Amino acid sequence: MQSYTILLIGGHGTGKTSFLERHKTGDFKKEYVPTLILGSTSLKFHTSLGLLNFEVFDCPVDDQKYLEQKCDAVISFYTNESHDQTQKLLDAYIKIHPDVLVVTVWGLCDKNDPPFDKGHKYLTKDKQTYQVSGKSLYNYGKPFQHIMRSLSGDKTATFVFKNIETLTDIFCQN
Ligand SMILES: Nc1nc2c(ncn2[C@@H]2O[C@H](COP(=O)(O)OP(=O)(O)O)[C@@H](O)[C@H]2O)c(=O)[nH]1
Ligand SMILES: [Mg+2]
Repeated sequence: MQSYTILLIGGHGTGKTSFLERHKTGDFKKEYVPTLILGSTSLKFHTSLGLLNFEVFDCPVDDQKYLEQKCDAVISFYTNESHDQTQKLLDAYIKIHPDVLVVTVWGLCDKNDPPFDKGHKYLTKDKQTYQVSGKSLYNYGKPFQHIMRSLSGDKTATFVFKNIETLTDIFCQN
């Protein structure tokens, strides 16, 4: 089975763990439990390319170990409250792994307070950006779809069936 490694990078409370949990279990948790240990979760999907595994690493903010974790792609989580911290973490990672694919997400977008600023200084044209919400499921599957298409080289690749663990049809919603 084809497998790609993905690192979730972002400041405190940018929605990394919730996003991953939502994909893994289908649940959304309201309480904030800070992530303390760098760990990985396996997400498997049926796709037009066959069964695909994403090994997703969730980063604790105050631990430098993520810098040693070589991954195929990074999903970089920003919010209105926490973007400088995210950029610092991302810059440090890119310095060591300059060729990694980076997808930018603006998390907690269901709050939309203040509204999303397309011209934000950390949003660059060379990086794909999505507003996402682990709560409302908005654009929920898009970062993974972008990574699948970029890394496989097949720009039409799609998730053709349900997430085999949660049995939710999340990829067809947006
Ligand atoms: N409204 C809203 N709250 C969210 C969303 N994602 C996460 N949260 C909340 O934000 C807090 C931090 O989320 P968490 O995923 O632990 O952030 P992390 O530190 O980046 O892992 C928790 O209280 C979550 O319930 C979202 O998409 N919308
Ligand atoms: Mg976390």
